[in-house]
Amino acid sequence: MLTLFYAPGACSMASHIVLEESGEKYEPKRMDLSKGEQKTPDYMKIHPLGRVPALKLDDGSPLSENTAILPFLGKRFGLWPADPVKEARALSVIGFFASSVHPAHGHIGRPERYTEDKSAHPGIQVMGKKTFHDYLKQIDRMYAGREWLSDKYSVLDPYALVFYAWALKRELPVSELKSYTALKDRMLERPAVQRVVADEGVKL
Ligand SMILES: N[C@@H](CCC(=O)N[C@@H](CS)C(=O)NCC(=O)O)C(=O)O
Repeated sequence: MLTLFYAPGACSMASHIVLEESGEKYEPKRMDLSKGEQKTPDYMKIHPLGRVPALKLDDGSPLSENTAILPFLGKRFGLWPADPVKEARALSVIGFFASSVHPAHGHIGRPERYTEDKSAHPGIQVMGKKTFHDYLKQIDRMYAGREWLSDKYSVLDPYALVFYAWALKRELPVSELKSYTALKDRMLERPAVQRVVADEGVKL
């Protein structure tokens, strides 16, 4: 059985939704990031950077990073394109999300990661918010005229939902992004998404 280590409202919500929708029995392990539960020696053996998500596979071995976990779950549950070109495009989106969109948001919430000079934090946060907003507009364009980012619903869509929720938390005018907002509404029609959003206390 798979075990998912997740935290409310974190990027782990994507894997949480995928597992909840899969119908497969899994063990959800809720972490409290504010208490530093992700930095305990035991958890650091599962995720060496002390972050979520992490997955314990059927054999008990750990897997970290959204870029690995989401394709793994997608292939297991039929939420990943089989065609090589479509798969490459899906990896391209996951790479964009994990290496550009997520770190831009990190500049808002964790400026201390980028400089020890506290006087520089506000500038980093302002630029992070602007860059994050620009990326959200790009995601909106990616959804224009289509229901899902791949040719059908896939792990990419719950991952996109994470950033929509973060945008609301940061009070960015994301409802102006019509295609992205329509995706959020489509996601919220899914019972598994409703269960995860309620469990994690996410506002959407
Ligand atoms: N590159 C990682 C990033 C994971 C990450 O930054 N997770 C955040 C939550 S969204 C976290 O665990 N933060 C807690 C911390 O840094 O202490 C991935 O995509 O899986």
